[in-house]
Amino acid sequence: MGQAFRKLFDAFFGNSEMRVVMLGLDAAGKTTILYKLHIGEVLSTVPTIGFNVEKVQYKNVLFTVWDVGGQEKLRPLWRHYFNNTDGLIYVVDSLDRERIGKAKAEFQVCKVS
Ligand SMILES: Nc1nc2c(ncn2[C@@H]2O[C@H](COP(=O)(O)OP(=O)(O)OP(=O)(O)O)[C@@H](O)[C@H]2O)c(=O)[nH]1
Ligand SMILES: [Mg+2]
Repeated sequence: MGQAFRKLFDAFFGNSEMRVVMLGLDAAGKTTILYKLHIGEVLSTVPTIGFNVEKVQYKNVLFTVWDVGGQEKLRPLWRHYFNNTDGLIYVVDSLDRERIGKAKAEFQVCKVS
């Protein structure tokens, strides 16, 4: 009886997995956020060429977080990460006032393409 209840409980509340893609302009802070979430520390980073991917457990959800390079030449590749994705985190550096408009424009481009 206990085991049957456990199975039922898991079916409703058990571990689930989600794939999340993190995008944003270069130097927005994506890789910093990824490793803060993953190991709880702020590491020194280098610009991402390609992507970093890490698993992050939060409560009963295992997130697979894809952190994709944000340099101009890499942005056309963003849309290739959308397949089978459950969520998108778009990182904006709020102090980078000059590029706020650019951040918005790149988000809109990747959304429609
Ligand atoms: N002051 C401050 N610096 C930050 C913060 N987040 C990131 N940085 C710094 O900003 C720089 C770029 O951060 P990254 O996390 O590498 O940026 P990114 O978005 O991954 O950049 P790309 O890989 O080129 O797309 C690094 O020197 C970080 O230390 C923050 O919240 N505050
Ligand atoms: Mg990066």
